[in-house]
This record gives sequence, C-alpha cells and structure tokens, in this order.
Amino acid sequence: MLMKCGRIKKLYIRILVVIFFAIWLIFYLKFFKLKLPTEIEEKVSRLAAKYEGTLEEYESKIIPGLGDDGEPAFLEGEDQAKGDESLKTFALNTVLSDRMPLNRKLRDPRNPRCKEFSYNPKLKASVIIIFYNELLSVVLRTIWSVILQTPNHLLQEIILVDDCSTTEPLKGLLDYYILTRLKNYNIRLVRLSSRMGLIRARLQGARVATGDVLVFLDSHCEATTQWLEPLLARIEEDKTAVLVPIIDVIEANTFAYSTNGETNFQVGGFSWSGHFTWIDIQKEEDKESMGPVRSPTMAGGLFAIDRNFFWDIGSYDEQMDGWGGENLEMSFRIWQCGGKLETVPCSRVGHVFRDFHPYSFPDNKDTHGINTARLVDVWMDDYKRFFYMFEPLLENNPVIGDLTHRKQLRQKLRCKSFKWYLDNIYPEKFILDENVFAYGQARNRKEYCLDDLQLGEGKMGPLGLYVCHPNLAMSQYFSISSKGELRKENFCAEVHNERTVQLTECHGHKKNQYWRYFTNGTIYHPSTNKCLTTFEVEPGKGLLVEKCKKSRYQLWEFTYVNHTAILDKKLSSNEINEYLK
Ligand SMILES: *[C@@H]1O[C@H](CO)[C@@H](O)[C@H](O)[C@H]1NC(C)=O
Ligand SMILES: *[C@@H]1O[C@H](CO)[C@@H](O)[C@H](O)[C@H]1NC(C)=O
Ligand SMILES: [Mn+2]
Repeated sequence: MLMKCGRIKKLYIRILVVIFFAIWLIFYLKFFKLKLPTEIEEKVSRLAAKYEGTLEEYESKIIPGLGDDGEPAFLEGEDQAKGDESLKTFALNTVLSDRMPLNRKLRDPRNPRCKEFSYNPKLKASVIIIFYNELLSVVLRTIWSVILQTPNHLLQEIILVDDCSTTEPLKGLLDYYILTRLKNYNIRLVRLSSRMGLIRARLQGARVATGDVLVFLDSHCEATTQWLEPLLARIEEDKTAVLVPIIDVIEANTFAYSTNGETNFQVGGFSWSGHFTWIDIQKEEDKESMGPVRSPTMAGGLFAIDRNFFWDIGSYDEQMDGWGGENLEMSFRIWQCGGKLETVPCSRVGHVFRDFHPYSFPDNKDTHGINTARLVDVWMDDYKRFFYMFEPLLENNPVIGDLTHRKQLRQKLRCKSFKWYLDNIYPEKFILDENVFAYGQARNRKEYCLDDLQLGEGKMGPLGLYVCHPNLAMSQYFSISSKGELRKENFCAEVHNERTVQLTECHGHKKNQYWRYFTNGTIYHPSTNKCLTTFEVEPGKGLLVEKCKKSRYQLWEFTYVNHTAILDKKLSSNEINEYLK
C-alpha cells in the first residue's frame, strides 16, 4: 500500500513538474523571448547612435590636409594650448593626432633607386599590432596606413591585440569603428582578458594569424609606399631571413615624418649592459646597394618573419614578462640558430618616438633587467659576465625564473656559441677583456681608480677619478685595447685642449684617441706627448694630462696586464707623425 501510494505520488509530482514547465515556457516565450531581443536591439541601437555621434563629431573636427607629405603640423588657438598640455602627460600631441586625417598622405621617403627594383611576391602577410592604452586615432592611423600602402592581394589580415587596455575609446568605440568604417577589410581584434605584456600579447596575435609571413608593428606607426613588397620578396627568397624596415621618426609633437636622408641608415648593435644600440653598417659595399643589409640585432618593434620559421625557431620566450629584452633574445637566437637578420632599406616605416613611457608596466617590475638576465643566461655563454657587472643583483637570482625550456630549445636547434656570433656576425664588437693590453680597475696611489663618473649610455663626459670600489664594478672597468684605445665599451678617452680628458664615441682612427701603456705604469698620449695624471685632481673630477715625469701621480696599475703584449718599443718617427695628424 505504501509502495503504491508512493508510486502515485511520484507520478503526480512528475505531472506537476511537466505542467509547471509548460506554463513557464509559455510565460518565457510570451514575455521574455519576445521581449528580450527588442530590449537588446534598443540598447544596441542606442549605443550605436552614441558611437556614431562620437565618431561623427570626431570626424567633423579633422582638418583636411593637416600633416600631408609628413610635414610638421601645428594647431591654433585653444587646440594648440591643449595639445602642448597633452605632450606633458602622454608624451604625444594627442589633440594634433585627433585633428590629423587618418589617411594622410606621406611622401615616398625611399632612395630613388628603390623604384627600379620590381617585386612580385606571392606570399601574404598577417600584420600584427599590439596596443595598450594607445590613443585611438594613433592606432587607427597605423591601421589605415597599412591598408592604404599595401596591395590587397598581399594582405591576409590585420590582427589587433588589445592587451587589456583600460581607456574607454579602445573598447566599444573601436569595435564600432571596425564594424562601420573598416568593414571591407579583414581586421581581427583579439581582446586579452588580463594584461599580458608585449611579448605574450604578440604570441597571442601570432597564434591566430594565418598569413605566410608575420609582420609585427607597434601601434604608433605609419607605413609608406611599397613598404611590404621588399620584405615579402626577400622572405620568399630565403625563409630564414628576418627583416626590419628602416624605422623613420614621426615626431611626437608635430607628427613630422623625418628621415636621416635617402642613403643614411644604421643597423642594430647591443651594449654589454643589455641594451639595443644603433651602429654603422658593417660592410662598406652594403651602404650603397639598397639591398638587404646584415644587422647583428634588431630594435624589436617592427619586423617581418616567415610564420613557420617564427615557430620553428622558438617564437618568443613566453616566460619573459612585460616589455624589454625580447628583441636581443630573438636577435641572438636567430643568428646562433641558423637564421639571419637584415635591414631592408627599400622598406620604410615611420614610428612615433616618445620621450617617456606614458603608461605603467605590469606590477612595476624591472622587466627589462629580468628578461635580459634570462637571455644572457641562455644565449651568451661566458660573455654574460659583463652583463652581471652592470646588474650584480640579478646573477643567480630566482626572480629570473626557470630556463629549462629555453636551454632545451638551444640544444634542440643545435645553435652555435655566442663566441661564434661575435666572431662572425659582430666582429667589431669590443670585448672588454679580449685583444687588450690591460683591463679591469686602473689604480693610482693604491686607493684611486679610473671612473666613468656615472656617464650615461650614449653621452659624453670626463674620464674621472674616484675611490676604488671593493669589487670590480662596470663604472671602473677600463681596457687598453690592442689598437691603443683607453676605453669603456664604446667610449674612448680623448685629450681636449692638450689638458683635459674626455670619454667620447670611439672612432677607431687612433690620432687623439691613441694611448700607450708602458711596463713602468705610465699611460702615455703620443699626440700631445703627455701622460695621464691625477696631480691636483680631486676624486669625483676629471683627469688631466701633463708632461711625463717620474711621479706617483702618473703611475697606473691595472687588475690584469698582458706583459708579453706590452713592448716598450720606441715609436718610429712615422708613427709619431701619424698620431700627430
Ligand atoms: C716609462 O717607460 C717609457 C718607455 O720605456 C719611457 O719612455 C718613460 O720615460 C718611462 N717613464 C718613467 C717615469 O720611468
Ligand atoms: C697576450 O698578448 C700576446 C701577444 O699579443 C697574445 O698572443 C696572448 O694571447 C695574450 N694573452 C692573453 C691571455 O690574452
Ligand atoms: Mn614603439
């Protein structure tokens, strides 16, 4: 009985549930399913009207012809004042960018000889642009320049990756802009749900790309005439070639497009402190050819690479955080593992250079230092010792993270040594303790040392004197090179006015930058016939040269001296004449 009753009860409940569900469905269909879409529709059309209004207002304020041909542009009245103000906060004249047409026409900056080359590449490019809180009009101008300067059949797609921007215009308004103003082009917008930093954001972009070639651009660029053709043509010829265009300067205050002329350009180098530098083209014959030119490193913001090669050669080090260092990592890896890096002078892209970074970096970590420590540990073999002289706290520091995968990659690809790279790709790079007569700390009267007095990279300043540090730090690391230079990396000591000694860019032509170190400890400057002295020089001040004499102020003791190399031979009169030139 109980059993039966239970069964009836169950059936009863089941019927109730069905009836209830049916009623709910009717209600749902009647009230919700019919009502909801119109509500969404209304909301969408309200938003669309709002975005349309915003864009139309923005478009109505654009001043036709402003900045045409890449000429410097200026605003007037209230806009001028607002523009100047924006420079201070964004390192960019945002008002001017908003007034300048998105499709402004630049003049063709190429060397005229580039027009004689004909390119007919079959490959297609995926252009990948990462942005984070960039000004919308700057991003859009980048996109439009790519669209307008690239033949349709070469452009597979433009992939935008939003690294979780927080500024409003880069959200719905950008979506709406793409939907309405860019609907005829293949634009894909990837939104990251958390800030991943440049390196991981680029990887996300590369993962969805389908073109033969990946072209990475910063979000503040403008492509110029035929910028893509020579890049694709070269990669078609050689899949292992990774290419950078000439990067011209778009001024942050006037948006002027400025170049170093049609023929002058530089290629990439690096400093032992782990920074990218510009260096002169290495081979004389490459200066005029306008063909691809070997580049030991790349700046990293703009480059083209075969998509499969990008993955085969190890894409990026995904454990690198934020920003910085990835360009040198990729440069060394490409060369050491069988690829090549070239600058293509017939491809030119403008890039807005800012005086400071207007946005913060994730967690405010020194990602550049940490990333660089990762790359020196994996790629630079023993030469990493120089980097750690600049960054002693990063050596063996767990903050660098695990390197197993990158070291495995190096083995798997059977990559060459860093010594091979230096010998073959960058032979002019000065190695502080190779091919030198002496290196290390140079002591005078036991307690004082040669010191760069905190000379910043890329600056010029006095060769100074300071109390010796207990450990050999980079600021007191000097070498006497086999060419007779008294130098610190790229800076050579040079005598000014026959009296003061300045550190300035090494020119490699001896003359005023030629010194001799004698076994008796004097550092002699032949072209003035004087010796380096600390006489009447306070610590923290610049050194002098004076008449050579027996004096403890003129005696220098280096940490390391190659005694077999130092010969106190007398200079011939020919040699002396050469140094006096
Ligand atoms: C040091 O050696 C050089 C070369 O032999 C010589 O010309 C110079 O007079 C010496 N100076 C001193 C102070 O002994
Ligand atoms: C010292 O100099 C000699 C002669 O230039 C050179 O052969 C030798 O390799 C050098 N020694 C070191 C340790 O650099
Ligand atoms: Mn940039």
